[in-house]
Formats: sequence, C-alpha cells, structure tokens
Amino acid sequence: MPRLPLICLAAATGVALGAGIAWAATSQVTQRDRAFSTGALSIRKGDVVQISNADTVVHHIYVESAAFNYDSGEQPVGRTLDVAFPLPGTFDVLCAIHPRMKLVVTVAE
Ligand SMILES: [Cu+2]
Repeated sequence: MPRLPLICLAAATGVALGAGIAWAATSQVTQRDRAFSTGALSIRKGDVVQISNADTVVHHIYVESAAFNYDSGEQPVGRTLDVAFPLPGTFDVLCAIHPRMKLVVTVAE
C-alpha cells in the first residue's frame, strides 16, 4: 500500500467525521442474581452491548424480532457476550432460562 502523506489522512478522517461516520460505542451490562444490571439501554445503530455473566448460574441470551435475531446459546458464568445491534428499533433482550430477565435496548439511527 502506498504511503499517504499525513495531511491526506487527516483530511480523509475529517471528511468521514463530517459525513456522520463514527466509531461504534460499547455499553456494558452485567448479569447478577438472575437480573440484568439495567432494564433499559439507549444506543445507536451499530453499537455493541457487552453482556457479562457475573452470576452464579448459566444464562442464555436471545433477541427475537422481525428485523434482528440473536441467540447466544449457553452463556456460562464468567463469559462476556458482544451483541451488536445493526438496525434501529426497540429490542427485548431475554434469557431463555430465566423468563423474568429482560433488557430493553432502544437503537437510534
Ligand atoms: Cu438467565
């Protein structure tokens, strides 16, 4: 790959930011006592929700919707999942093992 002068890279970065392209953000949620550490989260399209099992039991996270589906399979104690939300909307993150667990993720454009 040819080396670009530094000034060109800076200009390209500026253009990308000006066009509204931003890095994905990461939000952190833990599971403890068979509950998520928060019941609701607002993020932007493309952001990642990192869900860490700090509990003493296995969890199994899933999202079911027309637009977006996710299934973690078994999530053992100590495992952290990175769940990216590629589309705007409101999504219920549920646990297949503990039906009372619910995290509502609102994803903005
Ligand atoms: Cu669970």
